[in-house]
Amino acid sequence: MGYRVVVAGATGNVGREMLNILAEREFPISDLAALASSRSQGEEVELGDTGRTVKVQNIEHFDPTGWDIALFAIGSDATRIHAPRFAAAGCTVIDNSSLYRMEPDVPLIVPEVNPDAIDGYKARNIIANPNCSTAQMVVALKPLHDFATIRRVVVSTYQSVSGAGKQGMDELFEQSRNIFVGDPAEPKKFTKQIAFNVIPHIDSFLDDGSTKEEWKMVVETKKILDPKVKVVATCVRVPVFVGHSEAIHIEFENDISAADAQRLLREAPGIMLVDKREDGGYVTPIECVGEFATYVSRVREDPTVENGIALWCVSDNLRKGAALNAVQIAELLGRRHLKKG
Ligand code: 11C
Repeated sequence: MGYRVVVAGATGNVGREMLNILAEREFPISDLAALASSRSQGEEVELGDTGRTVKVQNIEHFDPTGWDIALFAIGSDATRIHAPRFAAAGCTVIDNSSLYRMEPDVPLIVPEVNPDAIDGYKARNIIANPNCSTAQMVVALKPLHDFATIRRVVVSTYQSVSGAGKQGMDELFEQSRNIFVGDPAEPKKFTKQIAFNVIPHIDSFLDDGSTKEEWKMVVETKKILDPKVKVVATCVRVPVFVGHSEAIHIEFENDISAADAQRLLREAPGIMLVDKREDGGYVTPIECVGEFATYVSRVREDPTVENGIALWCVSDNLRKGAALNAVQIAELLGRRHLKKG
């Protein structure tokens, strides 16, 4: 007994990880459909390394009637066309784009943080998956907020190029090679050279001088964790292929020591605390690739504010930041609302 599951965007970075993670977590699947645009129609994709392959179908011609859950990783424009069609046909959409995240009647879920909010999904039959930089941060903030009540968060991100899709990864690879052999390294996807550089600009600029990526971290954290939490973010692209890192500075209403924070994080779901305070006793993005956990290191008190904690947080942006969180939402949906067998 299992679910009839659709993966839309099955040939992209996130869609492929969705297929891997469905297999790794042994999500009960009776039927699997892999969808993409007409360009990828007919390609074969595999469900992890199970040997179970399916041919990619064109999403334009796919009838979702009778399918239970669709994991969408197709970007906002295609989602706008197809998500309402799937939802109306009775297939619950778990959407990785930013399109529905801030709609009041669409739950925005990180299962370790706000699982109960999923009960509101029936209004639209759509559930939103947060931005990758928000997802890992709120998993780390949740146990600390429950203990000492967060007042304000100042976060600087170090985001890998895979957040910008395969084109972003190709650009880092090609520029690095070109620089090595003395060829020009022209930016294409990114606004400046990304190889051997960092770029303080992700997504479009807003009127107040912040970027949309930074705005997402503010509003999504409020929706998922607590509307009273204030957040200011600086989001930066770095020449790393996979794995987003964040330096997070947190001010609390109540007393909290570094030892309290370490103990809470050690016990928190979804978190792996690696904090040895010695050479190499912390996690870097390379080590988080392919992992489920959100890693926290460098936990310490911030002596410049009352009740302040600073920490370092790293996670695989294609997993907890996208595909893993979507599959966890599907698991939660199955446990609470779409029981089989
Ligand atoms: C990046 N965080 O690293 C972005 C990618 O709203 O889902 C994901 C954008 C989003 O570029």
